[in-house]
Amino acid sequence: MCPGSYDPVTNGHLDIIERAAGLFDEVVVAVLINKNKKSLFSVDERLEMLREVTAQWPNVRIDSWHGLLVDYCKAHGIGAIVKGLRAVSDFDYELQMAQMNQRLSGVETLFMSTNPLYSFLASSLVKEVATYGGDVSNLLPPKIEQRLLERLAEQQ
Ligand code: COD
Repeated sequence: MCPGSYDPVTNGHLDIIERAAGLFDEVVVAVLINKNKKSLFSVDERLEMLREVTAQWPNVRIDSWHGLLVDYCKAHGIGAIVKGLRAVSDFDYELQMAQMNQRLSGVETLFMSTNPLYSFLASSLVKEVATYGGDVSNLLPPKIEQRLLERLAEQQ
């Protein structure tokens, strides 16, 4: 399970998904709700974008869930959550969630170190840079960049 907000999916996410797909027989990429974040794209839009950019990996399945991550994992017999770790700043929050998820359900979390090319990359930062006209072309797949620029233009 590679869970996230994916609002929208970035090259940093895709790097983790591709590496997870090389390690596991099947990987579920699930769009979940992070209560601390305000979203730019609807869940359906995020699913559509994820399907488009992961189509080349046959063992990757895309889904969404509105409840607890561990309830989805239990219902689908998933034993491992894979998370990307960028920096120490990610660690505190990710460790807390991993321990809570383990306590709630026994599902383990495995941390994968970020590709140094993407260690600074976060959807929130990409959205901020794009809002002010900065170049985000190397940070997202071209189709996702196009959707992002269109959405930001609609909002102005
Ligand atoms: N390099 C490597 N990894 C990256 C990068 C990068 N550049 N960018 C993002 N990632 C990783 C993140 O570390 C994360 O593991 C994953 O990709 C998704 O990132 P985001 O930002 O899209 O998603 P988050 O962090 O908002 O996702 C949080 C969840 C939605 C997974 C969490 O809130 C959740 O589980 N919600 C469901 C409700 C629940 O169960 N709550 C209780 C939790 S204990």
